[in-house]
Amino acid sequence: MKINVVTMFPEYFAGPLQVSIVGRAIESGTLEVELHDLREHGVGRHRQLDDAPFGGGPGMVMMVEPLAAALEPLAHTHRILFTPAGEKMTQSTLDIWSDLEEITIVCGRFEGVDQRVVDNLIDQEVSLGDYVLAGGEVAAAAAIEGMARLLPGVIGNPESHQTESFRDGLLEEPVYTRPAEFRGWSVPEVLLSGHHGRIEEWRAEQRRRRTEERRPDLLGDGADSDS
Ligand code: JCQ
Repeated sequence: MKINVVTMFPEYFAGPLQVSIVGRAIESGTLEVELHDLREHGVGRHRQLDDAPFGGGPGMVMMVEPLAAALEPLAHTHRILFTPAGEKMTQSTLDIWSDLEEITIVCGRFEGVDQRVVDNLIDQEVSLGDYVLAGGEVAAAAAIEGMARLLPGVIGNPESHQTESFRDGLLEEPVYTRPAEFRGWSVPEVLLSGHHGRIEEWRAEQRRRRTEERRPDLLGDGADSDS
């Protein structure tokens, strides 16, 4: 798949696009990421990207002209804006996006984006969570990584997708590896028992308890759950 990223800070992505799963997905040609520098479409001699809000108030607003210029050639793609005011990005959001041929992620900044951009050039407003970042770049990097690992052939073991967080809509159980004892901190006896029935029973119980305690919202009618 191809992911376009529209950003004031393309240099932010140098690290995230090189490393680990995303780095390998790009290396192998499974994933293509094209960075679009918004500054190239800045207005006037100062290549301005933001301006004061009509009606007054604090902060600055991302201007319509640069975003329109950047997004018009990308009208054939699914265009996403990261903003704290969006719907929350979940595993099912990433599942859907990772099946698309080409998407575009716009990294918002300042107090927001001129609403005419949103109304006419954006298909979906999405949030990483209920907190405010300085810009959408961190959210874009998270989305890229979340999609990359779902692309065919990117993760060696195709079963490992399912065998992890959000299987059955529950949190994962705790895991351990050698040594069986370290500084007196021991591994739960049942995991060393070789008794596969009891081990799976223990794991199921741990998933249930963890979810109840940390994420009771995942246990309800599914209305608020993420997978
Ligand atoms: C994304 N959760 C938080 C900050 C305004 C489009 O307008 C704005 C975008 C940002 C950057 O994104 C976030 C964010 N998900 O802060 C302010």
